[in-house]
Amino acid sequence: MVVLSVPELDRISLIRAGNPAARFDALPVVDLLSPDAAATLIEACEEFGFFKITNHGIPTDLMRRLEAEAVEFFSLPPAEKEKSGPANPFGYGNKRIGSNGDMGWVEYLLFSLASKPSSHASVSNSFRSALNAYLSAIRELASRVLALMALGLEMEPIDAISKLVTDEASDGIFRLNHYPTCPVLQGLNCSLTGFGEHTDPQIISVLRSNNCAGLQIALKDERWVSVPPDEDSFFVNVGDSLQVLTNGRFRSVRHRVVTNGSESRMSMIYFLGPTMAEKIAPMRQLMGEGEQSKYKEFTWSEYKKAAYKSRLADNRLRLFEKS
Ligand code: GA4
Repeated sequence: MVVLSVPELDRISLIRAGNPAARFDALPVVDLLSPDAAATLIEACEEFGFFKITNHGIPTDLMRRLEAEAVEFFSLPPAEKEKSGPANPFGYGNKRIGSNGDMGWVEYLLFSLASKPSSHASVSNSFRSALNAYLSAIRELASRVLALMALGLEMEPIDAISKLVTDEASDGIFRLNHYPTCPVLQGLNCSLTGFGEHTDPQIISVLRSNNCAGLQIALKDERWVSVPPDEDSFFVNVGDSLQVLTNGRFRSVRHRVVTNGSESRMSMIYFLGPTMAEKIAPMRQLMGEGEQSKYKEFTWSEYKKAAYKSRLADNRLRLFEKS
């Protein structure tokens, strides 16, 4: 790793090119119209904690409309964008991620969905309307995916998992990330950390990006592989909470975004969490005879509080594992 003495790149690690992550050829694809969808999904959650969704039925226009609004927002002059900031924890943020010193080559908008939808950052009416249309479509998609998960796990009722994230008071977060081009990087044969490695604290995260590459996930053997972008599909991450709900059967996936600075990447991610008071513990229906929980008891509120005190790359679940 090298650190350049360019002030704006200070404290953002550069990864030397020459050792690029291999392409993730084994990427599991859950085709929602296929009879194998549930089985593919379960295998993917166990092996990678990550999969792509196709044949989801969400019109491309809906994603494009929100992307266009985001492009417009991020092309405003910095002073205008700063009016929607700082992101502590919601609103516009630039390079600083969280409040514990993490930095990345990224600017973003973070919205809390727990209270009134999209009331936190000041965005235009057309932005808000594109956002709300997108969010309802993703909520529905997440419910279908989580019902498929319950089916694959042979759980009853079928909404046993999805109901955790569909309550009115469920703690959802929405994030729009813009990874700008980086002219000073060009010709340097380096890549830049857009968003440092981490796992998501929630149950699942549903991501859609433009066709610019950058997302990488860590495999079980800790090798990084890069996920081929696909603007027409969605990608799902298993989060820490789902790892606990399945008593470690599913894997919360470590991931990061690396940018080469020559193309700009735009992603939109819906983080689906439970209500604040929800107990995060292995689900009864999934526990075998005499099986013990691998985790101490905690609520989502307790986990979230601990997560927000941590650094991005920390293993947050470790604090809650039984020794
Ligand atoms: C990672 C997943 C989501 O992007 C997020 C992030 C949050 C933030 O950007 O404010 C955190 C990070 C995320 C986990 C640890 C803490 C909190 C930054 C950070 C260093 C919105 C979330 O819920 O947790």
